[in-house]
Amino acid sequence: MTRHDPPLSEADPEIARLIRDEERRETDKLRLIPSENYVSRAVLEATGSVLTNKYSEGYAGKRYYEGQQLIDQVEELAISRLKQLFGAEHVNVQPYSGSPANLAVYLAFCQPGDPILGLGLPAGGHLTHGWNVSITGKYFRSAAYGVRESDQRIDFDQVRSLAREHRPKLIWCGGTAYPRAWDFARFREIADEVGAKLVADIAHIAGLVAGGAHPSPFGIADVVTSTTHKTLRGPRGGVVMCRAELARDLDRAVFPGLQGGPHNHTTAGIAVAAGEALRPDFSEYAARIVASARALGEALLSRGFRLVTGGTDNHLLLLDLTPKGIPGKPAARALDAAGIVGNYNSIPFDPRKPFDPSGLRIGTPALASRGMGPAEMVHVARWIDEVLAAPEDTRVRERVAGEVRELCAGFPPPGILT
Ligand code: DSN
Repeated sequence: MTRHDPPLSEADPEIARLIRDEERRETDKLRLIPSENYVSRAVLEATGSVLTNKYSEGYAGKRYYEGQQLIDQVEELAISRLKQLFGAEHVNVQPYSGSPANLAVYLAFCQPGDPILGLGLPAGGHLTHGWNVSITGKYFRSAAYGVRESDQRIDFDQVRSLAREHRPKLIWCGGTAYPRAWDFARFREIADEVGAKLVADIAHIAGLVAGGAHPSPFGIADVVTSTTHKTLRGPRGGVVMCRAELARDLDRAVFPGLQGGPHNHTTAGIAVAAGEALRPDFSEYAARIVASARALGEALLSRGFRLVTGGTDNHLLLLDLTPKGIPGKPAARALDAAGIVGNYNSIPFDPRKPFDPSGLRIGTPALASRGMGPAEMVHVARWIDEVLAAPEDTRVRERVAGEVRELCAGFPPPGILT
């Protein structure tokens, strides 16, 4: 008997067309959102596999469903590759993404109402580090450190004094819009002084850490959390890593504390991405992300742009557009129309509201994955400058969009076969 099981293009042409159009968009535009990337064809294949069909609550060798002969191997491969990549003692690959990974840390080590300390959202932190609109700011007594007004770098005097005042159970370091290297050892000193656990959220910089382009928190932080889809270049997922003695509490927090069955297709994609990150060319990619971000920053500075902290040590740049006389949101929209995709973002001490802030956040991971490097950043800076000098001018946008397409045609992205 033949079963009618048509390909997507026949079964659902509407969705198929939207996917094809997204492939075209990702091919023709310069994707500068620093938390985005391109996965390889191999990661896409693993993520779109039959592993999505299987339930497997529990952990390898201790599942609540039969039929885990192959799933256990997939999960164990993902774990062992990540251990090798980061030098981690214990790895849990089941969190659905970064926020659930962070929630698992709270569930493992805190009681509702406990004090915690994290970088405030307006200074570049993440919602789940205790910001007030997040469950982590509602269910825990959170305090937020920030950056110094003078140089927009982490204010360690404030971290120490808030830690002494609040005696947090957890101190979070890591963020989403902080363009400088994290000094994990200084956080460790403060955490030790007040008896807190130190948690490093390396979601943005995991690929840089893996590739040796950013200092590693392993051996310093008690727990390290991450997403798997940013600089690490895997599928959308999350991971929690820790010292061996914390493993049991963290595993129990992920399952059964927070989640049901893991997404096995994602786990397979994470395993493939971790395998890719273990190859020598991954370090070259990580170094090129940072070199490109620096080159882009220097080219923008020479064109009169203001960069928060004056530059970058990592993959991202936060532009304060105030001197250019345009807020972040219309700037991001004009740039998108010209084929350059970033996101509007608050800057530290922003006088404007989060939904209409002064800043623009851009980064280089996706460009580096296409093979671009510092030489191409000179053009990117020029185009950003030209578009923002005349954000309403459709002729400028169209010309730049054409030039962007031309550059992009020479750097086909991984994973897209068009
Ligand atoms: N949404 C992510 C980012 O763009 O940085 C943070 O979770």
